[in-house]
Amino acid sequence: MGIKITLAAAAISILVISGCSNNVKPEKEMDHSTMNHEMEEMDHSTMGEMMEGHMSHDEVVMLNDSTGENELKIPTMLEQDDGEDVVYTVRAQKGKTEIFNGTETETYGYNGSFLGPMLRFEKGDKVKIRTINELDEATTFHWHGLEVPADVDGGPHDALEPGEEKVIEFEVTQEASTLWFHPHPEGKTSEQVYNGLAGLIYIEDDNSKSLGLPSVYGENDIPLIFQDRKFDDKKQLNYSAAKNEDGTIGDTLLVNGTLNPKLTVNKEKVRLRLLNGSNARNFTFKLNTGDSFVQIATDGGFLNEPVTLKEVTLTPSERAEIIVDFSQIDTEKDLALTNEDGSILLPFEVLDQSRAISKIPGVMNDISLTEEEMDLPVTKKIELFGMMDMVTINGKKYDPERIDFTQQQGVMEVWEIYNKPDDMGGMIHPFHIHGTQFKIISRNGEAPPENERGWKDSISIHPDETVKIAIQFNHKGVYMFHCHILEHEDNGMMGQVKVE
Ligand SMILES: [Cu+2]
Repeated sequence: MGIKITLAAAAISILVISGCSNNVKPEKEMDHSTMNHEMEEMDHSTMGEMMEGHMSHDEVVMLNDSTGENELKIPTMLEQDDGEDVVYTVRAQKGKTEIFNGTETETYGYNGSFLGPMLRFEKGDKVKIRTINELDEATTFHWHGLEVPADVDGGPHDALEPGEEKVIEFEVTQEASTLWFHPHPEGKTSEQVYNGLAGLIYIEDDNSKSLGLPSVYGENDIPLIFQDRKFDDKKQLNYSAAKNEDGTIGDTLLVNGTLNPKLTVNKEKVRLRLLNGSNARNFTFKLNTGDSFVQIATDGGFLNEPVTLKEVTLTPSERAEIIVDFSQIDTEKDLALTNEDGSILLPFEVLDQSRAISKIPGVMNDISLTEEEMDLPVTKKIELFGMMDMVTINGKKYDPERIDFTQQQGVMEVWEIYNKPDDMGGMIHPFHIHGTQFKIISRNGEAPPENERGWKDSISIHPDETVKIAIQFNHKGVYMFHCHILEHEDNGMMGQVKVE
């Protein structure tokens, strides 16, 4: 039985590796016929190593360096519709976007041809959003990280057919944070996000406004949506050609939809709100000079104290807010945000103007794990397993008719999530739960790193790692939990918890 599974997996992987061979850096490239021959000759362990390299995304194609020739685009802040209520209109639509000079690329966007506007909410707002589907296919509007009742969460049960619209209402009850929105239709999420459907949500509250952090939108408070894409010969996105069942990866980076971006800043503290909006690529952000920065927020709010770091890793859908102090860095050198392999993601141009109004307070929040929470028994166990289109949670694929777990509204529970390796080593799965924010209790029995001691809605889980989280839902309904490698999600690595 075990052998059969391994062989089937290996056969599929071979197809993918040969399909991806033009993606791999030249020194690793192999001629097809040689490779097929070598595959037959190869003993199992060698093949295993090769698969592991691909599957663990250790050897994914490097991103092309940003040349910095285009100033970073900043998403527009969405204006409220006229009237007394807080009402917004968000349309999913098709369009053409000039990503490359002189070429139109067919794209999707919200209220525009590509990506979406930023929605800014205040804690306590009663929000109404008129969602409209102007695409030729069904879609949903999912508010990633928002603590809202399940019937407005925009999971796969809430599809709007082409031409349909729906007004949703909710109250913003959670603290200041950087969230986002994207489609979540069953089996089509990866393609729709890939084509450009993604936008940002900022929540502000009394605390965020009193901390004195950099907060001039687009000037020293910068949203950064990182997405890798693979363009075809005609500079089109062509998802079906680029698609990889194990997570679609590209060689071209777009930040806020900008190709070859550069960010111009003053000599001051600048807050970067990082979102990994990729289908599958992981990023480890660092400064090319080796300088440190501070992380101030996780997915769902501020850390208690700023954490000084030289790098921060985000798997798909995770966010981190960091502050880079450009008044303290040697700006004579070329400065850039890079990935862990050194590829240049975002060059900075530092102007001479210095400002000194913002500060980083020593205490920003009051979130902690209580003794009581740490002592709670594990009441739900989740096992992530597989790769390609053979991904499962607790041995099962998503079934819209099946409720996997139930939980009482307002009751804290401990979930234990385990990433079971396969014969080929396995890969990181970014695990996301809808409708709430949770706290990490432990990773493999150890306290989480300091920069993960904040509210989270998505968490990276490494092969053979066990993570415990404390989680409570404040609203009722059926919520999704799933891998946020979008192709894994579409391939059924998803389950449902019903909150009663
Ligand atoms: Cu996964």
